Order: sequence, then structure tokens, then C-alpha cells
Amino acid sequence: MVVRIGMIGPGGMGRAHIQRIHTQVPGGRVVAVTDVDTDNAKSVAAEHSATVFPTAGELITSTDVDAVMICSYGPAHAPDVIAAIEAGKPVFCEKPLAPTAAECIAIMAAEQRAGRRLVTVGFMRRFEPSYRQLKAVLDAGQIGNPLIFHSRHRNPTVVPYYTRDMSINDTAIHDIDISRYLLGEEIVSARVDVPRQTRAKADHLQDPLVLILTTRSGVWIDVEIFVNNGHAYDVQGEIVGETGTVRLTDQNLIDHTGSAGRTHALPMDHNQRFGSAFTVELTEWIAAAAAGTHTGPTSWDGYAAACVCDAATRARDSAGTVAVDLIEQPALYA
Ligand code: ISE
Repeated sequence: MVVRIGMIGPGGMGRAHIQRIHTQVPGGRVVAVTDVDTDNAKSVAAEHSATVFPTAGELITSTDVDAVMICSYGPAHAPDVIAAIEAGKPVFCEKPLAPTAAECIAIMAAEQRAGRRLVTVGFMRRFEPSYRQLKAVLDAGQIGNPLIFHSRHRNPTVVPYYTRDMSINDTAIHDIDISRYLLGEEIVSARVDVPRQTRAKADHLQDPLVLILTTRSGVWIDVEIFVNNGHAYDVQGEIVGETGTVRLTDQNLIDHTGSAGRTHALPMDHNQRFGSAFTVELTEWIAAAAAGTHTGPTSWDGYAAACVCDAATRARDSAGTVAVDLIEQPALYA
């Protein structure tokens, strides 16, 4: 069976996903697209022999669409996610699930009414083999109880429309999610420190930032966000445990030996750095959609990440420590 996918908002991320689905991932085909930018929808459709739908609503309810991918702008996600749930279709939603906790709660309410998990959130780090190995070492008790997690998230540069809040809700959200995944517990407090600032940043941004998060059991997480380092997409992680440490190795793409000595090529964006993670993410999602099961990060994960982002944003603005306020976890996500 080929899962017929309808994509909402095929921008840069969406286009890259279509390319992967059509060349590297078995079992799926993007057959329908819609976009607020109609010309973009038409050009993507022409490239991939897909049908253009005038609205997201019509795409979601079409009998020619088995599963929905949402790659539009974050603030537009919630109504489309809810419509897909109400149509009983599996939905892959790029992060953030929704920018506010209230919208995430509405999504979880719709899923509970449907009585099953239908939403997968695109937190791609969870699908990366190296993060999975880190988790396996931790879960096997090989470094004892985790005490500290150091996470570094660096970009060479950011898009022109990047806002001050995006350092937290667009960039650090990945570190927040992977912390919850690796440590298997919720984050309960957030603080944001502002070190000396780079001269390479735009005036309205704060760069770098350091988030200090703590989990329910007291694990301390420091997240360096530095999105204008000018040279590489550099993601690092190290967990310090009672009896050992485990960390991601350097993610150089190739080693080049020549007259200049040995050099490493470094990834420059998330597609290079997390290419294999995106492929695994989509492969698992399409397989689950075909089997009528669910895989990957849930709406609860999207909600919890949104709440931590919200606490961190308020902590940044108040220069204090802010508690993360979560509702009780619905049984569907236990
Ligand atoms: C972007 O939206 C991503 O998801 C990237 O992985 C992240 O590194 C970047 O900072 C974000 O803006």
C-alpha cells in the first residue's frame, strides 16, 4: 500500500521532506499540496505530479488523501492539526506543534475525543542514531543516574525574519525536547542567562543565550544557543552520570587530507546535520500510517515543549527562574 500524503505549506522544509519521501523513504507519495502562496503550491505540484487544493480543509477531507503533513508556519498549525484529527487521519506536524499551550491543549482534547494518537510532532533529533545510542547507554544504567546534560546548539546564521523569541521557541525547543526524551522526565523550571553578545548578530536579537533547566528529579540541563557563529551548524550533547559520561561525537561529514593538513567538513544546516534523522523520522511515520499505528513524539511532547518555551521566555524577560506549569497528563499519552 502506498500512503497518499497531503502536504500543507510546502516551504523549504516541506520541499525537502517531499524530496526525501520520493527518493529515500518507502511506502509514501505526496499526492496533494496546498499553500497560502498559491504559486508555490502550483510549482511544487507540477514538480511532483501532485494536485493543488485551494484550502487546507479540502485537502484534509479529500478521499484521495490518507495522511496529512503540516509544514506551514507554526502559528497556523493548530486548526489544521485538529481538522486532520477530526477526519481520522494520521498527521505529521513540524515543530512547534503550536506556539501556545492553550492550542496544544485543544489539539490533545481533539485527539482524546478521537480515542487514539494520530499526531506525530517533527522533533527529528529523536530519530538520530547517535541520540538513540546515547539514550540506550543511559537507559541501560551504564553511567548511573544522570546528573547534568550539556547541550550546545549553534547555527552559522539565521533567516532574516528570525525574532528574539525564536532563539527559544524555534531553536532551543529542539534541546528542550531531546532533554525530555533522553532523561525520560519533565522539565520543571527555566532560567535564561545572557552572556557577552556576538557582534555578528542583528540588533533585535540576543545571541548567545544560555538556558538553565531543571528536571523533576533535579537533573541540571544547560543549553547554549548561539545562532550566528558564522561557520557551522554545530550540535553537541553530553550527559554526565554518576559513573561515567556519554556524548555525541563531532559531526564532521568527511575528513580531507591534503597539503593543508587534515580538515573536517562541517554541516552548515539542519538538512546536512540531521539528514539521516529526517529519513528515519519519515520512514517510521509512513510505516505507522500504513499500519494504522502511531510512532514518535506525541501531542503531549509538543505541549510540554511549548510550556517549557513559555517558561523560558518569561524567565528571560524577568531575569529570574520560572516554574513550568503543566496540566495533568491525559491517559492517552501515558
Ligand atoms: C530551525 O527552525 C530548526 O529547526 C533548526 O534545526 C535550528 O537549528 C534552527 O535554529 C531553527 O531556526
